[in-house]
Amino acid sequence: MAQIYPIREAKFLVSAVKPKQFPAPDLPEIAFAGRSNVGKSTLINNLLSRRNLARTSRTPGRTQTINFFEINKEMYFVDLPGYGFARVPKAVRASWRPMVEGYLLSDRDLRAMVLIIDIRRDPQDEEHNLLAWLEQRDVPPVVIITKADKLSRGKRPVRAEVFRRELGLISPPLLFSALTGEGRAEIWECLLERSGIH
Ligand SMILES: Nc1nc2c(ncn2[C@@H]2O[C@H](COP(=O)(O)OP(=O)(O)O)[C@@H](O)[C@H]2O)c(=O)[nH]1
Ligand SMILES: [Mg+2]
Repeated sequence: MAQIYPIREAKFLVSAVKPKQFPAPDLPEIAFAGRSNVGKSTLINNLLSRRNLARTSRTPGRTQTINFFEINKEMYFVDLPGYGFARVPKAVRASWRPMVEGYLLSDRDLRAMVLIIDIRRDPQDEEHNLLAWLEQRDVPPVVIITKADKLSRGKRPVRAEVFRRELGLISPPLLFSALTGEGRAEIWECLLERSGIH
């Protein structure tokens, strides 16, 4: 099994709504994006071995903020607002794009964008659009299929291949389950490689 990156310190820095509030871009960073309720906060907490650092919530999409976490004084994790929620006000929904655009256009040391997809859902316009946009801006995507525990072991790689093909990825996305911890080591390995940290 791959060696797991030791988390000596993981701290929440700031909830930002505009670039002026972002921390100085003095560390490599990894951003996390995904449909609301996909399991983004759960994945971040799991990677950081913290129970509730990135809050997990049952009422998704109410807060549209960009949350920065500093890990081991070596890198930032950036929790982008979730998209695609059905039950929040239109104004909140409409703020997603300019916010994330503002983030991607700001001058960050962004090493990878993690795009999280539920294993049971097919990729939608939002995922295709985000990937196209990342390609334009030369930001490498790391696609993670989460809630892998919702499908049988045998069906998981089949689904991963469907995602690979539909999203036009070179290699199959990584599978993750917060229930079993499956995929955690591989994800860390990938993120460390992308961020240039060893
Ligand atoms: N079965 C299963 N449930 C998960 C997993 N990850 C997240 N969840 C559940 O999905 C719901 C949404 O998770 P959350 O992290 O708040 O999603 P977010 O809105 O993307 O931040 C919560 O009820 C989580 O417990 C997983 O790997 N497996
Ligand atoms: Mg969340």
